[in-house]
Amino acid sequence: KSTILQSQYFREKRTETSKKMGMEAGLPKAVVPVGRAYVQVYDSENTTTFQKTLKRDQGGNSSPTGIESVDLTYDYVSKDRDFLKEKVINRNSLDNNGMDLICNVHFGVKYNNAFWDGEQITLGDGDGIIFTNFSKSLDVIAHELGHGVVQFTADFEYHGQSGALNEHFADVFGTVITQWVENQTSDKADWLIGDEIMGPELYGEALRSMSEPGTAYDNSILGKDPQPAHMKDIYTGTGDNGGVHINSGIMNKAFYLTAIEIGTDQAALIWYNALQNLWPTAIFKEAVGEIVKAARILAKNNKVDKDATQRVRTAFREVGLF
Ligand code: ASN
Ligand code: ZN
Repeated sequence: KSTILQSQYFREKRTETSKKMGMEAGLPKAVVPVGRAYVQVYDSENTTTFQKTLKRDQGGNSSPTGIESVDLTYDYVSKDRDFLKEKVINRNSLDNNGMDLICNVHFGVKYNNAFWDGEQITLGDGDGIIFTNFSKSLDVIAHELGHGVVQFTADFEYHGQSGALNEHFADVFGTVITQWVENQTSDKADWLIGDEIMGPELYGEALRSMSEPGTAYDNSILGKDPQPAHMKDIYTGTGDNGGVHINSGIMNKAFYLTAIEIGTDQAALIWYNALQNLWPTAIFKEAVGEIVKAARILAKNNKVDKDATQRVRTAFREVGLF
């Protein structure tokens, strides 16, 4: 049932990109000059061509186009870039080196997905039955851009527990940026990913719930939300690359539990510091170790509350990870 989240284009483009960047051969990534962190939105015009027609370009024609998908995506990606740069984590675009933020909208025909492929984000229109236009969802866009940040930091391998960490951190960026843009505190936020794109046939409130993993939907099209919220229920099958979109629920719940105690900004700062110290094959326990360590250092330097370390430990204990 998770086939909806798996995309042929995503897999092909990702392989192509990693080959191009020499990632598969284990070559060092090229050093690029500091960029402008400009947003560029291309229209695939319902083909599967990437960077087909440039519709809105911060370095050139930057005015609104009147095309809803283009303008929404431009606004959301700009806000994402501003958050990374100005709030909490002070990061200069996805690579911390000012790379431009390239987006493709109206990808394919009734394409039911959105993805980061190693160098850009791509959004479908949805089929209007299961999903509506992916450009309408800030948390989905921030999730996809979050995969970009992950790639330039821990670069988690996209399978098993490391893959679930990749998905987890992407969801953290999704919710944190949405909460900032919508001016919500952790107790007021909905903690949902993809609530804006659920089609009329899809009974359920979102793709994922970070506060109550496993409860986002239950219907005849997608089945029941498969996310566990505790290690005792961890998925060990081979579907979904070994449960990358499934087991992320466990880590998501721990982030939520931390954020409702110390606030989303402090939780985000801790997680982001840990992300920079993590590595491609890391598993949950190792991520927990780095997150607890980051909390301790930040608390010592008065960047987060004194009791933050304890709060983090308690959160991980509640999901069976500490
Ligand atoms: N929308 C999905 C994601 O960002 C695409 C995929 O299958 N990886 O996780
Ligand atoms: Zn993802």
